[in-house]
Amino acid sequence: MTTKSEALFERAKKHIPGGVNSPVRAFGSVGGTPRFIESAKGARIRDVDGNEYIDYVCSWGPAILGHSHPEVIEAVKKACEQGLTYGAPTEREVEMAELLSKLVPAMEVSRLVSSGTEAVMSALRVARGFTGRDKIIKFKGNYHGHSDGLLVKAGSAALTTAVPDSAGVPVDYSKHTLVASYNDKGSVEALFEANRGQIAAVVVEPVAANMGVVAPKDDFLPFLRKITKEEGALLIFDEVITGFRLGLGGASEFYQVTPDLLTFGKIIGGGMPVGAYGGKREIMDMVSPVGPVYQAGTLSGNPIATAAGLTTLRILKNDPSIYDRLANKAKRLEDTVRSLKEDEGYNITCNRVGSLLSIFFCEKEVTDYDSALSCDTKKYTDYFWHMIKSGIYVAPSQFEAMFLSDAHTEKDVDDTIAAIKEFFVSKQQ
Ligand code: KE4
Repeated sequence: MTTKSEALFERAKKHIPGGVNSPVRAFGSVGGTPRFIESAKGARIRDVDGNEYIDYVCSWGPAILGHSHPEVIEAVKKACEQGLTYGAPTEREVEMAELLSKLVPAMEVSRLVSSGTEAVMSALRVARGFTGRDKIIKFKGNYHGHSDGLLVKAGSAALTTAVPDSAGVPVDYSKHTLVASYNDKGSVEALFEANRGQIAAVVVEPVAANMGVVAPKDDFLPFLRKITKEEGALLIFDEVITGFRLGLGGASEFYQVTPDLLTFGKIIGGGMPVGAYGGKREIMDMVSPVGPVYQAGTLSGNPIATAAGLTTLRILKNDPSIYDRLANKAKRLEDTVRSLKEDEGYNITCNRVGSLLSIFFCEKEVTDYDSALSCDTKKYTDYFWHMIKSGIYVAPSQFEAMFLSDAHTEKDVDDTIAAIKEFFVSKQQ
């Protein structure tokens, strides 16, 4: 029963574009009524009609500890009693910058902002200011937030909306954005060849998670590190999803490749609006008020957001075994899909890096944007609604990731596996 969600959706559409404050939430790719959520606890979310779901969206990544972790809630409540925002520096921002630098050594100097979009937009401005160059390289299917110059062959919901390259972005803005193919070294070499001395940075999702999860081929990230060094361009790892998801050191530690700048979001806010960008001091000294690159934000480093973020990062730091627990649960899901493919011959595959995974409705392996786009999104839609009916909430789009939390129990995974099998075996997909 979804009476209240349906009524709220109709009301919402009167005053909010599409009835949602972020496009992917509108269920545009799978149709039907988005579930309006009333509360969330642990691995579960509860909608306004009282339906409960095991949650594999986890707010698109932040809820790695599970929803409403008691220590995070306590820290937020305590911070609220001291005031919500000051527009002045606080000790927690210093602690945040120190902790980020300790856990991610490449983040020698960092600045907090309020979203992943802001983090990536700012990092690119710093790269352009530092190199004095205008062009950047991004990858088809990678999504880095909605700043104008990056909405070019974006991933995530931009893959399913009507206009893959957003309307409203002047051609002049996107002409400095060069688009390469993920995992395709030749496409990067060709762009550097044709734009020698003009490219400020390469920005990449070190594990792509906005065309579904696509891992970098073994030599891809080391190649990007090498060619950017040779060409005098900066390498920017957009770790908004991978940061503190793949491990405490994120993708730069996981793959042992050190970028010049990194961006974070999601987990570092513990559920509150926080983004961060940073890197080597010599580069970050370009940022105002030290240097000539301007960037600012009323609620940057907000005391409530840093309370949630710091508490989350400290819990992760004090119990790094969480990452093995997360990966083991994710591997059980991957193994299920692999056996359905290899033993039963279903047209599905699964990409997993750590606890980040995607089930693709695709016969061949998904290694880049074009193979991701070849997936059967109608089949994915049928799967999505089967899972919702089974009390399991997965992403309402083939081109997103599944996120696990430390609150997902082995039984939750058992129930999820049963629902996946039921979709295939009983329905003879
Ligand atoms: P935000 O501005 O949404 O905090 O972060 C933008 C961003 C930047 N970089 C990467 C790699 C990202 O995945 C994102 C945002 N991710 C999407 C999910 N694919 C957020 C969900 C949404 O847009 O509602």
